[in-house]
Amino acid sequence: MRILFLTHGFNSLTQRLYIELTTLGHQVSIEFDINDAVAEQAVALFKPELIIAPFLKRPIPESIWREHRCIIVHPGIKGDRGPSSIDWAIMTEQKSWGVTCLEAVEEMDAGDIWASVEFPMSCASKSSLYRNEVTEAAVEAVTLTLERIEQGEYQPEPLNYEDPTIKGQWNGLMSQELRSIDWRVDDSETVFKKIRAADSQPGVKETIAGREYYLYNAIVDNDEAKALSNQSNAQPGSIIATRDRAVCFATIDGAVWVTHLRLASATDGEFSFKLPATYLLGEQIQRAPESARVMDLPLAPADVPLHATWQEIRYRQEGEVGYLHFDFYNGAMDTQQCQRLQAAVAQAKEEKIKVLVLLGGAEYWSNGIHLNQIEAAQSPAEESWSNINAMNDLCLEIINTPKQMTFVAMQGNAGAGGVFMALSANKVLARHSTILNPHYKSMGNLYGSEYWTYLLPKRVGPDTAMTLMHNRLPISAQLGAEIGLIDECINASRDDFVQQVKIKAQQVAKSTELAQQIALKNLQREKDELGKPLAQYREEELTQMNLNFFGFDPSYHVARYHFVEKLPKARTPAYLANHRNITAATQLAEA
Ligand code: COA
Ligand code: THG
Repeated sequence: MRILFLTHGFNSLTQRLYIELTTLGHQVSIEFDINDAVAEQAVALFKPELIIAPFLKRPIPESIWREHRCIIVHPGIKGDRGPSSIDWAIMTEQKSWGVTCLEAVEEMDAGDIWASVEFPMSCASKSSLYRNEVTEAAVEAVTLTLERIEQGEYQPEPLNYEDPTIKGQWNGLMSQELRSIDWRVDDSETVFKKIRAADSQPGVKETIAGREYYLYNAIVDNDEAKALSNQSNAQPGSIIATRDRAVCFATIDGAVWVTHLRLASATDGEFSFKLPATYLLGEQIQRAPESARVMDLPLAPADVPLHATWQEIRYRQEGEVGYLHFDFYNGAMDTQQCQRLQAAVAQAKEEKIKVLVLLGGAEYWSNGIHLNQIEAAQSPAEESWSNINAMNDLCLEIINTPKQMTFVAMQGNAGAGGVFMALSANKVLARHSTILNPHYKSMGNLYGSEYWTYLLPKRVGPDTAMTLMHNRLPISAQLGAEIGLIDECINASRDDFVQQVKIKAQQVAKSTELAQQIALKNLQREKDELGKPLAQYREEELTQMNLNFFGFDPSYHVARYHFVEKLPKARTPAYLANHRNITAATQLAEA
């Protein structure tokens, strides 16, 4: 079918549906929802058989939905309507939730229902639910909808609130009043729930040292900070500790970490986007009246269970396998985080292990350099340079591992430099739902580094390497494995994935062929180095990056500013809007 995606942006759900539908053989073109006239033009150009709105905030105009069937992918159960569905589902502690495909009509989300798929709720943030459970259910619901439409006889179900099986209802935009934390009565789990329901947008508004901020990324502490909070009798809502630039709030029954903040009303010279908490608060942490004794907590010892407290980087060893977790918010890695991770890799390599497994975070593998942190720097060009060099140092640390086999296990999505950083390892595994964006160009024509000119062609060949880089399209882990970008795509739940990775790593560690495998990879590395030294790849890449950062063409700085500030899109890029591509449009006209 010829399907037009009308969407607010090419977010993870839209990317996943794009991948699934094109894999099924559908012809998909994308138009961002700029305004009604532009949408009407896209429809006229593409002449779609079906319009799908995977992520749309505005009404589809009547001129479009009267003439074409439009399917809204709504992140809610049957009958649920409104702009804050998942927020309400978390706040009202729903045990199960769902995704519903409904036809666009005048009244928002009230059209006939084509398919609805439910899932059990997990204790995760709104954006995590969206990227995982909602996305999986949406793939199922959209596929079912397409089957039903193609089959031709299915009658969609009109929304009827009289029907007792319809459990959903209209819920308006969730207000900050409803989200706000009452530190006198809210326990840790409630604080956690409120922040989860507003993460990644809009955040929960909170006053710290006289100024309003939005809070993001909460983690309940069951260990050190909780003990600290209990001992110190700190007033609930006061900051009692910091670690890895996160702040820890005392609650009535323990403590909750918050890693990121955003200023509610930034004035000139201040930043209005998310940044690490202590970075934004600076000295105000000490100035907050109740927080005279803010402790910078040391890193938790290796025997503390993984979920007892919070820190960004954790190393754990099981037998002769070392596991390195790094949970960087949104998968973005700034200079300092790259350096700390590199040090952790270097340290792990000194342990008595035979296999080192890099697990990234539970939500993201990595999205490369930290664009927010760069935007906030005094000199974004200089900070970009430091960040990419720190990324390269990290890659080099992984590539140069002569005594162990290295594994990367991607639990979540990866983009740009994050994908290539993964290729530094000997074996790259990914969970089936992982979306890979192995390209840089969409960030203002960035050339990219992370030794991609060495790592990518080596895996996929020069032609595919160029195609991936040029097309700027997301690919599935499955396709990634088929073209050799990664070694294996594992179809498993989140927990099963980690278990399967562990089994594989233990097998390799115990294998009688391990010594030979390590000798072989070292030999290959030596050969490659003789052919062309890594330092030369790096220098060539950085020459291009230097132009991106310090040259006359400001494209990268402009694109980064737009990305970080989340400015509304002015147009759909040509690589997504196939109907606006001249060759494609001609072919269409001739067909
Ligand atoms: N630096 C800072 N923040 C980043 C980031 C980066 N490199 N990559 C992603 N993020 C943030 C987004 O701003 C967004 O923040 P929000 O949830 O607080 O609004 C969040 O991560 C999720 O990003 P989103 O685009 O919604 O995720 P997605 O899964 O839908 O899309 C990508 C994934 C990779 C397409 C997209 O995040 C992207 O283009 N990232 C930029 C990659 C890049 O150019 N890196 C630098 C070059 S090395
Ligand atoms: N029919 C038509 N167009 C649609 C939908 C539809 N466009 C997408 C839409 N469904 C997705 N659902 C909603 C439901 C409610 C709201 C937005 C999208 C909503 N918005 C507030 C408003 O417009 O004032 C603002 C919300 C905000 O700021 O986020 O209530 O079924 N034709």
